[in-house]
Amino acid sequence: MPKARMIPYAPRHVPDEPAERVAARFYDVMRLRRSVRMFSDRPVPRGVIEALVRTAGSAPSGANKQPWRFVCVGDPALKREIRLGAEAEEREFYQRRAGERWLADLEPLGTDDDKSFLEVAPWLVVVFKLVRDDDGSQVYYPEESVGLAVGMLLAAAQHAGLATLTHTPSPMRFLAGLLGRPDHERPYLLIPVGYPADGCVVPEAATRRKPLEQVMVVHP
Ligand code: IYR
Repeated sequence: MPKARMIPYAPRHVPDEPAERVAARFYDVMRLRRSVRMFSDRPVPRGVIEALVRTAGSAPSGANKQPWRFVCVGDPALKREIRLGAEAEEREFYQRRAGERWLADLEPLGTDDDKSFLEVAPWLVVVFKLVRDDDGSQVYYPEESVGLAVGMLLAAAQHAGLATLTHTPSPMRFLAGLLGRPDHERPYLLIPVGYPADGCVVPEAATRRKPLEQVMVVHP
């Protein structure tokens, strides 16, 4: 007999419309998500960011270890330091580290080493992956777990009408130093969160998606 204490699965989310319609409506929200690099400085209340992080933290994780930390930075001076650190890494990336092929792949996105949006967006959510739990115990599938949590954070932001960018200045070690994070936390992603700027534009190439037949295989 399993020793785990079991409880009823209640309350449950039961939509009041057929799943076809509800799923299609969610897709209609999510397909309008864009990776945004032009943010408005319009404030976003801290409570909204807390709700996004709670949503992310509701993700499944290996042995429910929740191997993540979401460091939310609204302080202008700290945002500036993060921008300067990211731009230093990115200059190195664009001038030296990225090979020709990588630069060619990025060309349609129009990215460069200017990361001024990191100062404009009201919040930077710096996501860390825990390679051990805070009590030193083992974690399982941390890469997958944090990826799942971040996906849910992006969906929650989109649902709330907020824009995000999954930014990976690489290497990201400077973030752990700037934010004073302990050794068992590894930088995973830097996510600016805010409203898109008036007149925000996005690269057309990034809006294209593979057709369903190419990404889905069905065994009827
Ligand atoms: N980190 C760099 C380069 C970059 C890399 C990938 I892969 C992208 O999808 C986009 C950008 C930057 O942020 O500019």
